[in-house]
Amino acid sequence: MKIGITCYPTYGGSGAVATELGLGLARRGHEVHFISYAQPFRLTHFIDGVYFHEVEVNQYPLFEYPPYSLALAVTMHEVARREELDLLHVHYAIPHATAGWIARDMLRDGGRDVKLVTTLHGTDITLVGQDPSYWSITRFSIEKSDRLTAVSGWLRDRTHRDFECDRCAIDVIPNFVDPKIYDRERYRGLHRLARAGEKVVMHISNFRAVKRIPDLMEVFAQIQREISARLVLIGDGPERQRAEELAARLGISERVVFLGKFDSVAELLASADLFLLPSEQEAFGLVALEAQASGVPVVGSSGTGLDEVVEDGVTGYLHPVGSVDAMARSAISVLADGARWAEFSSAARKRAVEHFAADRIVPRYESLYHKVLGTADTSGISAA
Ligand code: GMT
Repeated sequence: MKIGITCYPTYGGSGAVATELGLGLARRGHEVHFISYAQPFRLTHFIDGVYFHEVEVNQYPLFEYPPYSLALAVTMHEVARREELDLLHVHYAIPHATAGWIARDMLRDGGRDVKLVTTLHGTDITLVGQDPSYWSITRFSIEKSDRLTAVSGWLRDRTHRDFECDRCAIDVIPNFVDPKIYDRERYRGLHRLARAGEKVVMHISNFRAVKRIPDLMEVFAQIQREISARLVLIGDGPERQRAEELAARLGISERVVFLGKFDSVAELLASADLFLLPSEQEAFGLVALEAQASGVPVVGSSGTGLDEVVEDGVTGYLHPVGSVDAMARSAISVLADGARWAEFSSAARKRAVEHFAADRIVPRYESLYHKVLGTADTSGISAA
């Protein structure tokens, strides 16, 4: 198959998943064309069968807001026509599903039937998509897709509810991880992020309000009163400065380390003892899965997509959004008991490998492509 993939190329789970999917598909013999405004951050070197097409946006002085979505649609159309793509797979609905719909209809107008698959990732539905300036076009574009997938059942249900979209058939295909890359043993002893005897509590995100950074700091403040620990923060974003101010106000600045952004976090996760993700909402929580694959128990918010990733009481603990005291108590109970931590750590790894390994999930997309194209399924699994 020849597949065009469009995603956000910068740091973020949707871009990471889209890129790993493209690489996985290429390894399975497909030709993959990434189409975006920059090279996806996980596409670091040349790989056979993988191509990147940059969207050029004209900066004409009349444009206070250069129309990226149109330029993207034009590039998708052009690449699909020239490279004879079978299918366009866009990740994150806004504006990719809309650009994909335009490109597909332009192609159809020219006599080529290319299919459009849209994967919903999270705030494209729950936050940005709910903004009145985007709601109707998002609903229209997802309805126009030939096939929709969501990264969790939680997100599928939110899409049905928030877009009053009963006609939308959505396949749930969870995010995935490569257990060979996210492997504690592989990086053992490589980094020491804390002093001897200190536990490493880690958080990785884009530091937006939805991550509830104040809750994170409060949970850690309670942990470090009971246990010698260090909070390692990875990533950057609008709430980072607030995090620093909160650390100072809570008197824990000396126990908090900001490492900034990294392309790959596998070797850092391997040094963590606990991962905290107290988000307001989380469609899936890819980073929680990466933590679990690395043998790191997770404490986070229930009533979100994390319910499908973390097995409560087995691979970590989940509590309702904002339950700072309960999250802290759970974190302390795992960190303080070596035998319990070891059980959680191996259960976390086992869950990631058994349910979310790339080898299991990538063929589900492949099977879905065959379904939408009406071609013989060579994925080796029953259709998603
Ligand atoms: O929706 C976002 O906030 C951005 C997006 C991203 O690009 O990182 O995150 C979403 O997609 C990830 C990959 O599928 C999920 O793991 C995240 O849970 C999801 N974020 C939210 O729902 C807040």
